[in-house]
Amino acid sequence: WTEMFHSHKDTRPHGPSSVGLDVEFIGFKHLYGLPEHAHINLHLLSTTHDEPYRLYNLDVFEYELNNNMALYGSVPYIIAHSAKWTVGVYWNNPTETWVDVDHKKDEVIRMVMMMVVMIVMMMAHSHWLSESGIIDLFIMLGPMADELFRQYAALTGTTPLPPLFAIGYHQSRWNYMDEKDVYSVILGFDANNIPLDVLWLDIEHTDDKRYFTFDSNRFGNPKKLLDDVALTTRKMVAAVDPHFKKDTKYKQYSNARSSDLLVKDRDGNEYEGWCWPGSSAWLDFINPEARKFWSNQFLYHNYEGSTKDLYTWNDMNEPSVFNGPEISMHRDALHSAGSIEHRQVHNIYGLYVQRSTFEGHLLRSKNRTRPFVLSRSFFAGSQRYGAVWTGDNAADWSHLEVSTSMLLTLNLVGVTFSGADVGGFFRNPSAELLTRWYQAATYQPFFRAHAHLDTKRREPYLFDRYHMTIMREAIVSRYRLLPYWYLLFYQSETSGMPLMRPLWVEFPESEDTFEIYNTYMVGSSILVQPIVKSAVNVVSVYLPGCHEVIWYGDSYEIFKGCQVVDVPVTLEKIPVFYRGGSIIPIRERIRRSSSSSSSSSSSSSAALNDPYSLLIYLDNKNEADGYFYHDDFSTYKYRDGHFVYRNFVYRSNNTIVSRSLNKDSKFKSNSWIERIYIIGLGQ
Ligand code: NBV
Repeated sequence: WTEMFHSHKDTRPHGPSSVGLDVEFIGFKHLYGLPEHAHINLHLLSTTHDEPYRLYNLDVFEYELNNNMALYGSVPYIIAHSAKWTVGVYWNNPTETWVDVDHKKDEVIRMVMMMVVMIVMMMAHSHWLSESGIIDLFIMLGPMADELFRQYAALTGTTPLPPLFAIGYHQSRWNYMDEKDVYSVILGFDANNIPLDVLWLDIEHTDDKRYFTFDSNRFGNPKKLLDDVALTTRKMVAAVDPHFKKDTKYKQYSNARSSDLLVKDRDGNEYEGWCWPGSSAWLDFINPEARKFWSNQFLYHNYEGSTKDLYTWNDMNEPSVFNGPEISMHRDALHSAGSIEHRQVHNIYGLYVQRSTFEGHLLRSKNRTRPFVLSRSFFAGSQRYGAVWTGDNAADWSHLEVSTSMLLTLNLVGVTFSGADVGGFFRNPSAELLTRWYQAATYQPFFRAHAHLDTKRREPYLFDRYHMTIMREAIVSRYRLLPYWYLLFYQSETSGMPLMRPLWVEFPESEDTFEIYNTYMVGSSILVQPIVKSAVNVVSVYLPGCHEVIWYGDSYEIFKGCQVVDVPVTLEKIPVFYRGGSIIPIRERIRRSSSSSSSSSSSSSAALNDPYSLLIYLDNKNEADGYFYHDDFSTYKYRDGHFVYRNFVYRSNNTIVSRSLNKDSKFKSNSWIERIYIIGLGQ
């Protein structure tokens, strides 16, 4: 049964196999889901004249847009939505999967039906095919979108509330080259009053790509560096990839090897491939013992130089193998003492890397503090272990545009904590493109600028005053809205609701929203339309809500829902609208980070005790409703009642009622609500 793929051999010792199934969505025209693909459209297009959507986690160099090719992660889940129902089908299979989607068939069936019983019936068709495994299908019946999110969350889990710093602004590049570089970037942010929570170290910080180590020339005193950065109220994140340099003096490799925890090749020898460190071996994350081993590496005595302020980034975990088939692992490589072939688990390998890193961080803090782990590869359920990003995009307007639909799709399938490299990874963005990217990413859940080794430096303070000021304003507006984002994350942990929502999630009956991909909601209150083209002076924005919904612009001007409005645009801002009837918690003291507490720079008191403000946007009946959440920002005590969760209601007789949704709150805080803005009185 041996098969050749270019020069690579797949011995297929168990012979060819596949499982498949057709699923018809009767009465539906619009399907969504099946990440990861870089499509500008949000709804799935018919594949009749195209390749099926491919789900096979791969490290793809310079990926193409509007192509059904496989990318870094996969979630075999389709959501179907109509004005009456939202349903979902989850195909629980981590092997290579192809999905055909067909809308054409509708026509035929509709015609037949019309002839026979005169019923017009729409139908979307999906055809699932996987290389191996069993048919294990879950059907979520909704019928409303929020119920569907809850059902899928019950099956695959939700993102636990991240520590607050993780939803602030992250500055990364490949690479901040040495300690001096790190200090100077932090200084650059502080000197220009640009808020920043996290500074990232890519793979060059290691001793020749031996992860869990630091290069002694460039990073000779990592503890001091981390402590100094922590004094500025910032955290750091370092890359830890899942391959080991084959060097018997490298303890992570030699210990994994002597404990027999490495992936094997088809002959039962250690699997060997080429990656950043040169000749490498891969930890067998499918084996629970190997996962435990990996988690243990995050303990301080194993990860020398690391401190509680260092968090982790798992890259290359598809897994990426430079000299393997399609730059990945051979399908007949062996896991779990030879009992499992790689083909059987390929798409879930990356999830296990992120999971054991997450568990390693829990181990390190004795389950006290919330971990933060970013992963490139993902599968259904990855949301339980942290954030993902959309990999190596490019500094191109089309890549800025595609980030909206890619992230909306991830949010629909539960992978809510997601983002795209701000500015684009490859190539150099113009000041205008970078500015527009900051403005868009302010309204995306994971907000990190990142860039390739060969690109020009592009920290916001390096730009002329005009552009820098606008980029800073974009970051500042993220910090103003952090209480709202934090609330959404909290609510999402229990409800499974996406943070970034296609308009149809909020306006399910409004058919004119079903194909909109460039405008979306953050939670249920804020509507955003990023500007994704150069030199734009005016854009058309569709404001949904045909049943008396009203919207407020940035300068409090009021618009009726259910219409397209032409919005004049300058570089300063992107169109953002607030839904009448919302109450939005914000923070007006903008400090240098989300947890700033020292008195230097722009900060003057502990952020934990900083006051909040409420923005009340009245609806056309003079009413509004909203929530507020507050806790210690970093530990798990909120799971034990240490939090404040309140509902605020503004009534038409101009009274505000606030009630606790957590009656036995044990949380003590000196924070308070300092200001309430009522917008739309007497409209
Ligand atoms: O570690 C280097 C890069 C990283 O910066 C990027 O974000 C990852 O997606 N990594 C890929 C490997 C090299 C890419 C050319």
